[in-house]
Amino acid sequence: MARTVWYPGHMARGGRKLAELIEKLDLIIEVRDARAPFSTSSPLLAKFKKIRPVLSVLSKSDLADPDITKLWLDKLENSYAVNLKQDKGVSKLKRDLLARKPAHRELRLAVMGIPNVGKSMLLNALAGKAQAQVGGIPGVTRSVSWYKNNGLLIVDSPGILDPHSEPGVHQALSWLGCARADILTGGFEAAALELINYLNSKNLLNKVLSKWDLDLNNFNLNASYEILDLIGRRLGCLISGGAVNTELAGKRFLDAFASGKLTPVSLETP
Ligand SMILES: Nc1nc2c(ncn2[C@@H]2O[C@H](COP(=O)(O)OP(=O)(O)OP(=O)(O)O)[C@@H](O)[C@H]2O)c(=O)[nH]1
Ligand SMILES: [Mg+2]
Repeated sequence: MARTVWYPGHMARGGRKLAELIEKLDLIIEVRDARAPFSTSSPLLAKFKKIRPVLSVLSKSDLADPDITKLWLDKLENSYAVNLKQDKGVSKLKRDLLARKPAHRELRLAVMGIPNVGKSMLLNALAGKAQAQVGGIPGVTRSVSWYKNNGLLIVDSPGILDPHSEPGVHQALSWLGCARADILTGGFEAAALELINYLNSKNLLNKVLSKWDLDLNNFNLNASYEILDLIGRRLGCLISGGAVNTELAGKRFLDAFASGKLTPVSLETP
């Protein structure tokens, strides 16, 4: 059946659990991807921010344009940029959290956000040890769990998407690894073609692909299928007879883009 959203049962369950425990928390950390802080904001926060204070963490700042991340930090209240791969930006966040800790008990907080933005990795950085499971595919954390260390009692939660998103929204989130392109209509190929079109419309395609040393001079950059075919040849995604397996090429291109193996770019400005 054609699907335009990815919303497995653990997302609905996780949302209900978080709603049940929200009153027990002192504050919420919302993690968003620094490359697209608008599109990667959590659908739960509209309701929860009326109940508890929210700090916004822009994760994966190493994969975003630093000048654009600065603009986002100016725009978003109580916001922090972190690069968890190199442990940058976490100590300031930790200091600010501990300044809010009640004298007689731990500070209680929950890390929330859409899938694969780095919630569990941030929790581990704050708690000071690897406690929560981290992984490069969306949907690694499937339940709500508490972790305690360093004066913090932190809830890790599953990445939760909006089940009522317009068609195309989850596909665009798959570019950043936040949704599963493979279970959406058109699969990896369709998502990769849309990403190529989008990057081209923002004049970012040449920049993003520069590491792969592709000769794009003779290509019409609007012909996204030809570009995907070229990427597939460069990556050796061939089937018998020498044709390109465009589904595999799409997957490899999306994986490389999402995980920052290509040139870092920001997709959204404030
Ligand atoms: N380059 C880079 N990668 C990061 C950063 N933070 C997290 N990652 C990577 O992002 C991926 C997802 O991290 P997780 O912490 O599992 O993300 P999550 O939000 O808990 O994901 P779910 O549990 O699936 O919702 C992993 O491959 C991490 O290594 C960062 O600051 N920079
Ligand atoms: Mg997780």
